[in-house]
Amino acid sequence: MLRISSEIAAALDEGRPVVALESTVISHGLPYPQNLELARAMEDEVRAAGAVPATVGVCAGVPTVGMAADEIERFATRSAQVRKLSRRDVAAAIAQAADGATTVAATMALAAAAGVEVFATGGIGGVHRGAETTWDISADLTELARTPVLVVCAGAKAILDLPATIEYLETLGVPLVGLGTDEFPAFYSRSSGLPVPSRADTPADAARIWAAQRQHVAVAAPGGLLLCVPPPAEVALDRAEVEVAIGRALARAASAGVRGPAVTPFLLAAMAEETHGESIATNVALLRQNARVAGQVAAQLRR
Ligand code: PSU
Ligand code: MN
Repeated sequence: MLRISSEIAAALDEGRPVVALESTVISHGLPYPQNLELARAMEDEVRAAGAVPATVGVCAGVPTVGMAADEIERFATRSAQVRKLSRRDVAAAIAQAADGATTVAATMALAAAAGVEVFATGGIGGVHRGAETTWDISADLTELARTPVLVVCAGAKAILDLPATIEYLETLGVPLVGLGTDEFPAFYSRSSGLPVPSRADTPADAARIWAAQRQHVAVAAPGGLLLCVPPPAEVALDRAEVEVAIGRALARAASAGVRGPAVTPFLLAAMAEETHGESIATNVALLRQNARVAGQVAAQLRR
């Protein structure tokens, strides 16, 4: 049983474009009140691009595609009572009637179940630095390998091991496409120095690659696609400065002994402190941009 809002159900029925949005970034990725403003702004960006937004989460045990305004507000203001749900955690949250914010992995799974194939996030999870000893590799990567959703992002979060994340995506057979770039963006910064295998110059180009993937490649076994958009130039941070802040944030996580699902929220909050809030402004701006691009891609797919 999946709850799909009537607006989204009608759009899907009529073949109009729909874009999924995640809720972990609301409850565990950004502080209040920026998280609530951002959640609303992303929905507005999707609409301005001509698509219908579908914020995904588990609300009091109900897996939901198209959260209501009061649910989004609850996830933003009472984040301590909202679980962070990766794919493995969704079933328990449903059975226990809990509130749960869905990560990229869990959002993809619920979006695909509803028939939504375009999704906007900030930076996906990936291979963590030091994964050779911790084995901390986000389930976002394996979900991209098996669930037919196009994910618009600014690359993987810069706190991760980006070269290893790209290698892992290749192993999983996930198409990696740069929008107007030949480089994998570094989340807070526009450039990582790491090439992407494919480039699209417009949302229409990206939609054509996705259509080809769905029709000819992801046939017997479905899978997703990662469309990477560099953060807006006006708010992008200098890569060398970001690296210094990441070094400090990682050291704080190590001395605090942070493990598992708590790692990413801890590092994002530490980055906000280390950059005196600049990382938040960048994160919000790239999330909004990605929502707009996802709306444009979804609209192109309907042509
Ligand atoms: N993008 C952002 N901020 C976030 C996330 C993405 O700009 O907080 C979230 C997504 O929900 C992503 C999760 O799936 O971080 C990764 O968590 P983990 O590394 O534990 O898989
Ligand atoms: Mn992890």
